[in-house]
Amino acid sequence: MSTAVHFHDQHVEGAGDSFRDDVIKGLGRSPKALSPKYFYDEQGSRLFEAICEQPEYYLTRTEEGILAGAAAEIAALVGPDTLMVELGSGASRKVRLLLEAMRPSRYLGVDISRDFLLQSTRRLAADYPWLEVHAAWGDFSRRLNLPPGVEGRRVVAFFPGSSIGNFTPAEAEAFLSRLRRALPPGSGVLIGVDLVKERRLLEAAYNDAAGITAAFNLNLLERMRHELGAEVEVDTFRHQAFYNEAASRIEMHLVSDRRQGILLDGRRFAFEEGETLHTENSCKYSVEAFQALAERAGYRSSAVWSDDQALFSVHYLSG
Ligand code: AVI
Repeated sequence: MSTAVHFHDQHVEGAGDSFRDDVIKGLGRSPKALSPKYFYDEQGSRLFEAICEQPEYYLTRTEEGILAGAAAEIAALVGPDTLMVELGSGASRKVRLLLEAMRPSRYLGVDISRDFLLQSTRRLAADYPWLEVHAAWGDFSRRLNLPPGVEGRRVVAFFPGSSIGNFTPAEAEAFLSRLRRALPPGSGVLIGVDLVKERRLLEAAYNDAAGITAAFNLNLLERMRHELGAEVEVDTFRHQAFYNEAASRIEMHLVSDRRQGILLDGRRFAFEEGETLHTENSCKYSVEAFQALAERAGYRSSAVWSDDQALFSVHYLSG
């Protein structure tokens, strides 16, 4: 097998599907809000990788421990010769914990950050010469197109990191149903889900002492300046992350420290002092609540793994 990556451009810039349109919509809304998918330009993807290394951000290392410990069991459940599709593949790091045990015949990384996707999948192809590596650049939260030639193959969708938590529960359910319909019958989903836990641990994870999560959040404003030509004083906003217990989610916001406006395309979006732009939800589930959600989407959670402190869970969903 060659170490070249098969690249599929599935990026669609169209009505209602661009950073500019969504920023204009999101700033015009009350309360102001923007999808967290816009965090991931190249700098944002890099900052996210740095978040994963922070001591307070238990999610990554805990999930990696679970995957490493359960790799043989996962491989036995999933079976060989599958197409492994990683949604939001980022650095394609966690999949390395599974590849030797699972031996899929193809890997497809899908990510919204083009250059990051290409670099990561090229490294993967070089490190696993027996694996046929594909990369699809696109927004899988909107549409999921599998590359040609997968008909009749069993697919395992790998969705690690608790990225499912960045959807609301209703969106997560709709997303999983769409995923189920998009994949061939008999396909499964291996999905990481962060668990509900005490506020102190959750809030620390999203307010790391090194300020990396703050930089990640504020990078959205930098993106608006560089990519859209927005006039915004980044240092007049601050990062905020707190646990909304009633909704079982961490919320991230950018708080304006004064009355001001963001100027974009000849429009002024006014902020009061203390007003926020809501940039992310990160929903937390109990194992049972996530199993119930998966069932509503037409899946059965046929195996669940967790760590001994019950911080994080990995589910295998069968369609
Ligand atoms: C990608 N996603 C699951 C991360 C999370 O924990 O919600 C993104 C993140 N936001 C702040 N820190 C990390």
